[in-house]
Amino acid sequence: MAKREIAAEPFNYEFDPETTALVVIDMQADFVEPGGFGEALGNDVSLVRNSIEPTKKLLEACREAGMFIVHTREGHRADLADCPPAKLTRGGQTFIGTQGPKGRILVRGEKGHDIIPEVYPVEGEPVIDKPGKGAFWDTDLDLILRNRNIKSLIICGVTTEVCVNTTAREANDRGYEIIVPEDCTDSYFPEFKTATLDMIKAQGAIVGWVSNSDKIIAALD
Ligand code: C5J
Repeated sequence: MAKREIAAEPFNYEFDPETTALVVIDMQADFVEPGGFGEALGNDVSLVRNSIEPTKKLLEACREAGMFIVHTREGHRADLADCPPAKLTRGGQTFIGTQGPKGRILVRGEKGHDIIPEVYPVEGEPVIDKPGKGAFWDTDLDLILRNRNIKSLIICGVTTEVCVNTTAREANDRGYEIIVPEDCTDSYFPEFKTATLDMIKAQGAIVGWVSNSDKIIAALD
C-alpha cells in the first residue's frame, strides 16, 4: 500500500497502513466504568468516557482498512505474584486484588479487568496482558509487532498521562513512529491530558505526533 499522510501536529505524519498498528490501551471497565480501579482511587470516571465513541469509530475504520489491531489490559495474576508490593499500596491503601462490584480489582479474568463492549476485540486482534503501565514492559508486544513488520503505531486509550504516555515513550525508544488521536484518549485530569499531548508533540515530535480520529480516518479513505 502507498504511503499516506495524516494532518497532525507538529507536522504531517506519514504512514503506510500495512506497517501501522492501532494500539488500544486499557479500555477496561476497571478504568472507564464506575466500581473499578479508577473510581476506587477517587477519580470521576465520567471524565474518561468521552473517548469511547471516537475510539470505536477509529477502531471500525482501521478494521475496514485491514490494519493490524492490538488491545492491552492492565492487570495481575489471581495470586498477585506479579504485582510489585509497591504497586499494591498505591492509592494510599490496598485496592488491587480486593473485591469490588466488578470482581477483584485489576485481576485477570474478573469483570472489571475486561475490555468494555464498545471497543471489544474481535478474532485476530491480539490482547496483551500487561502488569505495568507501559505495554512493552514484560510483554510480547514488541515481538508481535516486529513479526508483522509494524513500524508505526496509532495509540489510543486511557489514561493519557499514565499508560498511553508510558507506552508512547517505550514505543518511541524502540524506533516506532507514534501518533495519538487526541479525542481517542482521556484522563481523569484534563490538564494532565493537555500537558501529555503537548509534551509528546513538542520539540519537533520528540515522542510523536498528535492528531484526531477524523483526520486519521480521512487519511485511510
Ligand atoms: C492507570 C492506566 N492510570 N491504564 N492505568 O493506573 O492508565
